[in-house]
Amino acid sequence: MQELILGQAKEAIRNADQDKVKEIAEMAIAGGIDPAVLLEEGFVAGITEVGNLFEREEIFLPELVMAADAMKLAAEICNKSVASDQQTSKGIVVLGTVKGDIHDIGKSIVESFLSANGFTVHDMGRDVASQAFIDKAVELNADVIATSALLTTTMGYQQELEDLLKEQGLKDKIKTIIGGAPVNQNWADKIGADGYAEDAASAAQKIKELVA
Ligand code: B1M
Repeated sequence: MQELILGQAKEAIRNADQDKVKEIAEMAIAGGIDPAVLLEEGFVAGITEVGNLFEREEIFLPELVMAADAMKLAAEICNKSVASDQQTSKGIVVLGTVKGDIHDIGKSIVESFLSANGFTVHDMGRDVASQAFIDKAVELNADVIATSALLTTTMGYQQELEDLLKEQGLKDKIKTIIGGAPVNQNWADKIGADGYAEDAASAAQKIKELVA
């Protein structure tokens, strides 16, 4: 049954069908499917497939945009249902998508997992300048700056952030974690980021380790 619903979730994103997304998400969550599983194995699998079709020029930007809107709705519904553990703040995280990059669906999922895991998250949105992350982190006395980059042309801003933190003598005071589709542990090691996470659940785990 779960497999069937996950398949339907995937298809609803491929078809950019927002009504279906809402219907499936609400029905699945009410029926006891873990919203994190529904998101990753259903809806995210769908948008990943859409991205592949776009890359192969089998669909074009308008279809990508429509599928992205359906994906945003799916993420909003699932995020609201991610189980929460919020007695006391486990740390302050400044989060956002780097400069020049407007992809924010994954970042918003990370936000919801971090909040659900007890972190106080300041979400700066998307297309955020490196210095703006630092200014906000200093203002809030944040423990971690967490950045998402989805484009090979914008992941360089994660390096810029590291360079600025070093120049400003803040590298030891504020930890950094990076994520996003083109990013990996090698990139994190190369630029000197304190952590890398492949998905939202491991971002929460990694940040727990960083602030421990
Ligand atoms: Co764009 N796009 N897009 N896009 N888009 C990609 C990234 C692309 C790979 C598609 C492709 O060609 N296959 C390609 C990039 C190629 C490259 O860089 N080499 C691409 C392109 C080219 C573009 C444009 C340039 C297209 C154009 O205009 N010609 C343009 C760029 C705009 C810009 O940013 N300046 C563009 C625009 C868009 C839309 C606006 C239409 C839309 C974004 C809507 C939005 O976000 N509000 C969009 C989408 C939807 C995609 C794909 C299809 C899906 C991205 C997504 O939301 N995935 C994407 C293809 C792909 O990634 N397979 C693609 C679902 C999301 C849950 O996953 O964001 O990876 P993701 O997040 C995951 C993990 O990565 C991780 O956890 C999340 C949850 O598990 N994670 C972190 C993310 N951030 C993290 C941070 C962490 C830790 C983990 O710690 C801090």
